[in-house]
Amino acid sequence: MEKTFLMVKPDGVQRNVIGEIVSRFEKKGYHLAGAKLMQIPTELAEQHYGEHKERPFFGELVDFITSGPVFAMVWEGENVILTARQMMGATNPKDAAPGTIRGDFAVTVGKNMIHGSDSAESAEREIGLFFKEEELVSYEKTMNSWVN
Ligand code: RTP
Ligand code: MG
Repeated sequence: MEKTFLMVKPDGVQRNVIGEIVSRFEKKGYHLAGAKLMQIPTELAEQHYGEHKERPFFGELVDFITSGPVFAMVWEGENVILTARQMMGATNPKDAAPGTIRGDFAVTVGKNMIHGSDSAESAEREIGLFFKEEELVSYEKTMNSWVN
């Protein structure tokens, strides 16, 4: 089954919306495969956001994502990579539709509440960066037959 890496950023943890965000993906019908609250070391942040290394905001991005705990998650389900991105909304909250996570909870691009993998390759890379194989749990839910 398709998997993605999602992470409530430090602003989301500070603003007490871990539960709200988890709830949206649960209610949608996705399946939680792993989760942990963690403080990201600088080196991991630089690897995770490596594609933005040359961008002017890279330093700020790394400083922000390491500024406090994040809630890292792996979710699985049909089309979860793309659908999670749609549920998150546009990168800049000013362009994010109401009803999306960024549209409902965020104001500024630097503090946009949630990260989500943008492709199958990113998902595989990011899950590998943040989770060991034994931290991902495989289990059945009888309800899955109603959503898949
Ligand atoms: P993310 O990787 O965090 O899920 O966000 P994204 O795919 O929607 O956007 P991406 O282009 O990957 O950018 C990563 C993060 O960098 C910050 N950013 N700041 N100041 C700026 O112009 C700017 N542009 C991007 C955002 O916090 C974005 O989430
Ligand atoms: Mg991105």
